[in-house]
Amino acid sequence: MDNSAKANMTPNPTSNLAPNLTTVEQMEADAAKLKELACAACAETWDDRRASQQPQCVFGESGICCRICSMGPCRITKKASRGICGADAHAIAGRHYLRMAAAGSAAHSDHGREIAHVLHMASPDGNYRVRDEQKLLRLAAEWGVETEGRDIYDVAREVSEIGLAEYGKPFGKLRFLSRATKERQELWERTGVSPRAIDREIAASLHMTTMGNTADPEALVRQSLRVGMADGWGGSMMGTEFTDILFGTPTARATESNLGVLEKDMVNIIVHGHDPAFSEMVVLAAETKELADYARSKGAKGINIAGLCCTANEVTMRHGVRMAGNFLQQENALLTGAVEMICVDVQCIFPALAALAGCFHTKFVTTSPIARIPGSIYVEFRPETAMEQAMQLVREAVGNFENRDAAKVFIPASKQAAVVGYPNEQIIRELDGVTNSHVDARGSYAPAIDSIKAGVLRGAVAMVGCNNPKVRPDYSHIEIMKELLGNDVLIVASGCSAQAAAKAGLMSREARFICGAGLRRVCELVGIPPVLHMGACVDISRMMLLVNEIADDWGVDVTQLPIVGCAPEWMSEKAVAIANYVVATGIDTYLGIEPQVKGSERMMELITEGTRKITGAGYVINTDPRELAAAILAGIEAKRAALGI
Ligand code: SF4
Ligand code: MSK
Repeated sequence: MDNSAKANMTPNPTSNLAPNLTTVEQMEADAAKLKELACAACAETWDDRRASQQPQCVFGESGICCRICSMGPCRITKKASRGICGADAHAIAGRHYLRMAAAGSAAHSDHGREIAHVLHMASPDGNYRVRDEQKLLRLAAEWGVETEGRDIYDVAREVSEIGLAEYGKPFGKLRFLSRATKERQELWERTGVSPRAIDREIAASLHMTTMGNTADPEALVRQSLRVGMADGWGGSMMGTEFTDILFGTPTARATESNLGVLEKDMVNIIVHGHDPAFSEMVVLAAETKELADYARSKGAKGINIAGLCCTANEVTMRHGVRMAGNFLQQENALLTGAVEMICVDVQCIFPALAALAGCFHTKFVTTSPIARIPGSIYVEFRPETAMEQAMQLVREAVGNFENRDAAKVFIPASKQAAVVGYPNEQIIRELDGVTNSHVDARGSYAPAIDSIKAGVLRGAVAMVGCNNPKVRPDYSHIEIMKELLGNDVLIVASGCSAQAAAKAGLMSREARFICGAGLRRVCELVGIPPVLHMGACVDISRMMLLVNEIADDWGVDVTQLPIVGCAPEWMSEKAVAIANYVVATGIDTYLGIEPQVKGSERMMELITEGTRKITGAGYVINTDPRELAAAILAGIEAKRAALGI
């Protein structure tokens, strides 16, 4: 923020207003009521199954059970320090950790590949069109694709082919690496974490961890960083870029979040998963007059689409579709008894939804060969027939409205207003509104950097990741965020963390009233909420670009910035891939759930300290959210002190 901008700031006359936030206790009360109804409907939920899983296996929990070959399973105990082949605790825990990172990278990257295929078949009169031509042209220029005088769809095809080649090219490193600062690129090359083709890093990780290969934990951790990089600076970045090109780069828009977005008098359809190619079509189908009329003919006031997990993040950022909730809310949504259909694509889908849907009138529709679930209705989504299929499914959902049993319906009233849709382009646009100056073609982060230098903002935190029943759902996300906001730390959020923030009300502009004075002034001046919604899990790639661009504008290395990442409730293998590329990018990552390697002191040392010698960053692990928040603040202050600000 420049001085003239600061001079224009006036003290806020309503600074004592307390926003109407939703507490975790209120969310838990809603969940308890739904649970009561679940018992009445004979439905089982995740907490029942978690209880029946107790005690959980300490060998698995510590990462020292190996079943990689059929001589095993081998477990490391006091009297057995090695498996049958001689692998020790460090090798076994390290291999397991790398396999998690590789699986996570595969999931995100395959999602990115699917979107690349959809872009390849885009056409002016087909189901999928190019909605952000400028972004496509920028990427074409970056990749040396000729655009002059060419049809935009020819350009799209060539760009998507180059993108698809990134998965299996025999030589060279990933193209997107050149977007990082020069220092990062050199460091990645020097330390051997620059990824080659995406599929190659995933295959190499599986190869390294088969029986009789790598037993050196340091090499396993280094490859974890590399396969993570293939995700964050490869498959995920591709997913984000191509999704923006196809469906439009998100802009700030208003929405609502939590179960209260379900409507008693409307046909409720939930979209859940990650890949927006199908959910986009469902949203468009529900907007057609034909289906709206059909809904009214069935006695409903209309069709209400709501999202869960990252599919929700995708469609809310581009259409304002309201969000029913995050990962551990998926069963609660069905327990309302008010959902006519839940359509899922890939990732983070409980197989338990099939039995749960059967307790109500809800139709559970799976659409991807990647996520086949017994008990679901399987309608394989094909991009060529996507709109037709979406129309048919929405029609069936409407037809199912009359089967709803009013006696089983309970929709909690809780919902919060949120402003979502802050990709880098939107953040720059908002900041440009402050200075009205363009440093270069992409704009400048100077106002944000000046605010941090002046101490108006102490720093920024990327809040990401899932829910995990090992901790109170959403509690760590929300309590850590409140603590950071109160200490003038700006937050960018994605995935289920973003939804936790939205459910609590932290993505409303009113949430500035719980912020420290500096952050509140920035929010008022720029007109933003204090927690900026950057999208789905794959969109953490946006955050990587953001920190690299800020480091470039500031003229320091990424590791020096008072900017860190935090995943307080993570559970997925994708989170392991993410944590690895975030650390490889030079960003300290604070975890509230322990990675399953604690049976190996060497692995614990490597992921918390050892990576610092490779990338300049590492994990800080603390399962107490208050202590984790304090550690984040201390980490930010230490970085500020080192910069002399
Ligand atoms: Fe046991 Fe070694 Fe086989 Fe693992 S790879 S199951 S430690 S024999
Ligand atoms: S949906 S990966 S539970 S963030 Fe992306 Fe949420 Fe984690 Fe799935």
